Amino acid sequence: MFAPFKEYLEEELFKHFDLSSRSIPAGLEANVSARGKNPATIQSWCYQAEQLRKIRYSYIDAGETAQVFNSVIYPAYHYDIPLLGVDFLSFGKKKILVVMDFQPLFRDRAYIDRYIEPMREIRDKYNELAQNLEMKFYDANQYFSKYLLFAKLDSETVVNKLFPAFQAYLALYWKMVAEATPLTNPEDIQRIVAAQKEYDQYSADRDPAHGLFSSYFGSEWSEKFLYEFLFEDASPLAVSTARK
Ligand code: BLA
Repeated sequence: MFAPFKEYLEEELFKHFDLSSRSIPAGLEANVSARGKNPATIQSWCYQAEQLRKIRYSYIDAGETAQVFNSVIYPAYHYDIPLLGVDFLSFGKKKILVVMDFQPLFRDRAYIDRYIEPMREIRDKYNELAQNLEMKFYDANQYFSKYLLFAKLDSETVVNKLFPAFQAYLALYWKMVAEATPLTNPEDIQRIVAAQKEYDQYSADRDPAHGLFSSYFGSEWSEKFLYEFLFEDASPLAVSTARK
């Protein structure tokens, strides 16, 4: 379902950046579910470039039951630009949920004008991909922008609308990275380090995928995957209080 998106992202990354591999903790690069009647596989990739300190994406393939493409791009600490977040999920072809955003680290006016307003034109072009759905797990006002794509779709719209929207958002993101002014003041850079770490903590604590991962790969592996790979700068100590 989302394989063309993964392939496109990969091609674009190699075209725009001088990538090197970033290590994934042993045992977390891939897994195969031993449970249930529908075998599920998960595979992850991780890279870095001078401008992007962590580029990760994962693909879950459980056949008809579930297909998930998830990715986060973290800019280098000397750029204050948003993170690129992608979460495309398809459950049994009927339920397709897609989310894509430039995830803002700050919410002041100047920041929004500089990094979020440029998305508006694309977002307006793909209105049916922005359905103002309510968020149950996350807070729409934290790390999400007002121009996020967030929609429940059918598979036809994935091909006809989501793919061109995905291409347009990526092109804009690469442009933003290319035009970003590097921060030089250590205090400004420390502020980005802290904000990206908070993003990981927030995301790990709220991640709605924990149940899905646990059902396929067990809770021990899932916890490791969440805190040692997906959101590695989050502290798992927060987990017992945050989750139930
Ligand atoms: C929702 N994301 C979800 C759900 C799952 C995942 C299972 C709930 C779907 C439902 O409503 O039934 C799955 N999340 C994953 C997977 C991974 C993951 C498989 O992190 C990792 C491999 N989520 C992100 C990113 C964004 C994001 C980067 O990981 C930003 C674009 C958004 N996911 C997002 C949002 C929802 C969601 C906004 C809806 C949650 C809500 O209602 O609050």
